[in-house]
Amino acid sequence: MEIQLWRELLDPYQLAVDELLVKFNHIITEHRNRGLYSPIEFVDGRVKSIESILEKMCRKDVSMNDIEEKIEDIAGIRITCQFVEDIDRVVNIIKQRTDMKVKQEKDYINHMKASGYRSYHMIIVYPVNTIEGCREINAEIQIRTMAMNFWATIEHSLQYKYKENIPDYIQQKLMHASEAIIEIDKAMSDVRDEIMDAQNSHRKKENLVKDILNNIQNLYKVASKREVTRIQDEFYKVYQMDDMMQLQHFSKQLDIISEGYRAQSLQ
Ligand code: 0O2
Repeated sequence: MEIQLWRELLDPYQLAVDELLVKFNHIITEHRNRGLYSPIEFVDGRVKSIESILEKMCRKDVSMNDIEEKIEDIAGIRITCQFVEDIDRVVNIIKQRTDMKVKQEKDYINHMKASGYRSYHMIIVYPVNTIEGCREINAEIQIRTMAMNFWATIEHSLQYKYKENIPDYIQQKLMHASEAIIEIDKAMSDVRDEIMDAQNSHRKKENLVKDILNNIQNLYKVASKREVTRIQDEFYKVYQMDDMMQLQHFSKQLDIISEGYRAQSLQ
């Protein structure tokens, strides 16, 4: 196939990856803006390279005409979670969405692959609007923990080196490592509540400080420099106390001051 035709074939998949990244990143933002724990830690995506598509076509005996139907991971999204429990939550979020349809699920977490690979896979059908109109295309979403991702990334690079023939002794080591990953994920799940509490308080403080700094910055436009410097010094003192209640109180007082200036400027 000519390079230009490959481009035309892959363009809608790039659009799908771009849109899906925006949507999944927005799920993270929405959770964090509301001070909620996000089951998605981070997300990335890619369009499969032409070389990788060709390799899969040979391996699976797929003809040029069947690429889009039979190679379902041309558009690929990878969602990484902190804890195993988060994976189910992400799966449910995806199933409830109205902008994508789940076509197939593969649970390599409860049914680990012979290689030791663990991950939850979903094939979705996703509509994209191109200059030729709306098209429904397949995309693969892989959902896994950070620990599973660590294992899969390393193992994937070995597959690249050894193709299908990873030596037995390395395969055994990888299997042991995969079992160790199960233990790590379990140990992390045991302290999940603690970790989530710590992360939530940290994010709440971060958001509050961001609001306060925004407020102070806006005051520069309406209040005297002396007044803003006084407020700023007060903020540094409160911040050093490392007391969330004091910080919240300061933020409320600052809101009242800002509101006062806003009302004045409208008169
Ligand atoms: P790439 O380079 O990541 O795109 P098959 O390739 O026949 O095993 P199938 O039927 O297309 O797989 O679907 P499956 O099993 O769900 O695998 C799709 C993708 O999952 C793979 O894409 C890998 O990304 C990942 N994967 C599956 N098995 C393994 C594994 O044992 N180790 C690692 N590291 N990743 C795995 P590609 O096209 O193989 O590769």
